[in-house]
Amino acid sequence: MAERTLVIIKPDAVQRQLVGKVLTRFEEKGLKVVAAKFMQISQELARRHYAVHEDKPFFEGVVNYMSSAPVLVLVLQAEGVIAMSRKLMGATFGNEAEPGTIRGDFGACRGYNLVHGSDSPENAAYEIGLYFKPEEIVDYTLANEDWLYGSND
Ligand code: IDP
Ligand code: MG
Repeated sequence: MAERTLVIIKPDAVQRQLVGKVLTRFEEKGLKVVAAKFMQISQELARRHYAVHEDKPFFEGVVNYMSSAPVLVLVLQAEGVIAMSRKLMGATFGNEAEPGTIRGDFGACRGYNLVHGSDSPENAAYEIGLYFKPEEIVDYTLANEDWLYGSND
């Protein structure tokens, strides 16, 4: 099975009605959506998600941010999806991210940054397990998969 990652379209993107535009970036790249859930994350779940940052000064801030309003949680699947989706997202803060990236094009501050993406296979497996049961992830073939993921050698 191809690699999977957890992507969250964060509260600011939902409130700014940018869900479609953000999701389009991933879709146009050719990354396959295999699970989706629109939900409001509890403080407890946000704490578990960001547990690796427990000791950082921004921990309480990111927990409050992520639980403040609804989000769209996605699982994307493709070979190399973790690195590709991180590149599409851009650097952590919109005020530093390159134009052409999601954060660089839609963000201008350090508080809110529109989107989350797992940063390693281990973290992806942990994060996917926080939001989805195995049976909520749908493995299927896109009609144009040969053209999307083809090779000519
Ligand atoms: P990443 O999302 O680019 O992987 P991380 O360093 O893993 O960035 O931080 C997780 C999240 O915590 C960020 O996406 C951001 O929402 C928040 N965050 C990180 N550093 C800061 C900070 O210095 N101030 C405010 N929020 C921060
Ligand atoms: Mg991170």
